[in-house]
Amino acid sequence: MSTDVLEELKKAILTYNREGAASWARKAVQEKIDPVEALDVMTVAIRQIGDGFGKGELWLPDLVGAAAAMTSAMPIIEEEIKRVGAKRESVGTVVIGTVYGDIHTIGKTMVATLLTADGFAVNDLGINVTAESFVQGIAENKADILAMSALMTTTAPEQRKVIETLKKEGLRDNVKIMVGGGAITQDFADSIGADGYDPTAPGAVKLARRLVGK
Ligand code: B12
Repeated sequence: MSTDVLEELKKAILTYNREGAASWARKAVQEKIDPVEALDVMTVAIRQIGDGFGKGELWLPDLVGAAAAMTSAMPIIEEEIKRVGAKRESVGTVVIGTVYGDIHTIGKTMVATLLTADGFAVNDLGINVTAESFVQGIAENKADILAMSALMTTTAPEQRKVIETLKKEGLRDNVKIMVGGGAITQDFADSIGADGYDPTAPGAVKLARRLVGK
């Protein structure tokens, strides 16, 4: 039964069906299906669309349609993740955002949701975040961790820029930095001097815990 619901949720994203995606997400919650598993299934679907786009088999309206279906289902699943993980222990403070020039929000929001569910206080600066705004966000929130997402090869270098800006301001050593997003690799993370990288949202949570020594 749970596989049927998740299969339908996936199908709704692959057919750009906003109402269907939201309604199958609600069904998944009603049937107490693991919400992280639901996120995984949605991720597989949206990546399938991205691969088609990358190969020139699909077009921008396909990306937009699938993203709209996914973003209509996500708040329902996110609410459930936060409800299930509603233990407040405040493990640390995270400032998170997608870098300047990049408006991809889905993966960053997944990471923010799972971190919140795990007990981190998360300040989500959103998308298209400039280096200056990251620096300001870190200072204002006394962040333990900066988490940056970048989905495009053209915007990945922004992560380096943020780290260089923090160094210039003398703030680099006050914060642990983790990076991720589809365009990032471990080698790239090492080359810009980040403290950690992970390719998945659940992995990002484990990494964050490691970075704050919890
Ligand atoms: C949906 C989508 C869009 C939507 C975004 C909607 C939204 N609200 O986010 C829209 C239609 C707006 C869009 C626009 C564009 N897109 Co787009 N998009 C995608 C697509 C299909 C899926 C992205 C996504 O949500 N993935 C699912 C999430 C869950 O994955 P994720 O973000 O990688 O996150 C996971 C991990 O990386 C990790 N993670 C994420 N962040 C972080 C942070 C930390 C700290 C850590 C540890 C981990 C971590 O956790 C997540 C969960 O596992 C990708 C293809 C793909 N394979 O990703 C293309 C893709 C990213 N887009 C691409 C392109 C080219 C564009 C456009 C330039 C298209 C155009 N011609 O206009 C514009 C750019 C707009 C801009 N300035 O940003 C290219 C980028 C190519 C490249 N190498 O640079 C891709 C790869 C498609 C392709 N195959 O060509 N896009």
